[in-house]
Amino acid sequence: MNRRIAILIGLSILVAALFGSNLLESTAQISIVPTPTKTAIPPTPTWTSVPPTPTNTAIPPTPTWTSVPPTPTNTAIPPTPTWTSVPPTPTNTPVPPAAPDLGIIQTSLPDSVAEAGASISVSVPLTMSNFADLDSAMWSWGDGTSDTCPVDSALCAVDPGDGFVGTVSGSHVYGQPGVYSVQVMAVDQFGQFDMATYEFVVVYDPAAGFVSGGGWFYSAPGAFTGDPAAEGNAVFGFVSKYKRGASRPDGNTQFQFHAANLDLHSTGYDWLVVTGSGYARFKGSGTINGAGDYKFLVWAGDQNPDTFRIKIWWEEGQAVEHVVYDNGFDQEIGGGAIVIHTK
Ligand SMILES: [Ca+2]
Repeated sequence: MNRRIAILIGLSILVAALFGSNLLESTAQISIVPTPTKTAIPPTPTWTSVPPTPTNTAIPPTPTWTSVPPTPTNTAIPPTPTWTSVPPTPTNTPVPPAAPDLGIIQTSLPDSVAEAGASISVSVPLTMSNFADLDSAMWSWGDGTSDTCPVDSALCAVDPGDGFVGTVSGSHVYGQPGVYSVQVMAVDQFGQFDMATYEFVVVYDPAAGFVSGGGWFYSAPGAFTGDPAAEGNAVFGFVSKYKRGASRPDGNTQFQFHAANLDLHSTGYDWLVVTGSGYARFKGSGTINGAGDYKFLVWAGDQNPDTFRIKIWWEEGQAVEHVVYDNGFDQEIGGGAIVIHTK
């Protein structure tokens, strides 16, 4: 028995003695059951798990701009251009005056026809500006030769005339029969020029022979201007020959194109040119279906094969041609023959 129990027992005996045995009995029970202790009550939790206030040690450091390029220096800037290439203010260089102006070429030839070996002369009016001088003038004769002014010669001469209008004249001898285009050109001191052309000078040789032909050819659509669709065979017959002492050839030409109701009869010839031994050209006038005044030109080839071309037109004034018929080229004939008669 420990001290505490002994005290209790002593107290109980004292109480019992004062208040009876019942109290003693209850006092005896209390002393048997130990007073429970409250040691099992769980402690009030404390919030020791609160996370600590973070420190800012993870913040990245402020970058330093050590790689910033250095401030450029202006040594690479191109220099300010200077306007040294500005064109100079134009001076009043005189504008060239009007170019030379040539008129219409005139010839000494009746009907533009000359006998081979004869001298022909030509002239053309020339208008010059008051402010320009003629540098040169030149005749091109069409046979591969030319003559240039200024030359104190009948071959090429310039007459200044009165005022600004003068004349360029020239002369030439054609040695061979042919049909030639004559051209003249005038150039002033500034290189300005003008040209004029004369078509054609016809040079014939009465002794060169004559031409005859007869036959037919196929006339294609387009040859007859009055009805371009007309086509079919066309027939021809002709003779052209210089008689002794005559300046114009003699003969006759007929041409018929039935699809166009075209019937040409010659009334006269202007000229005949026989070149070499195989080619002749002659020009004449005639009527169509018995009326009118038409011109015609025939190209006749005595070759292999023979060829024939005829062009028919009428003239309005001196400058305008109205073509009636033209088969257009040296066309092989379909039948017949063309003969150049040479001595
Ligand atoms: Ca022949």
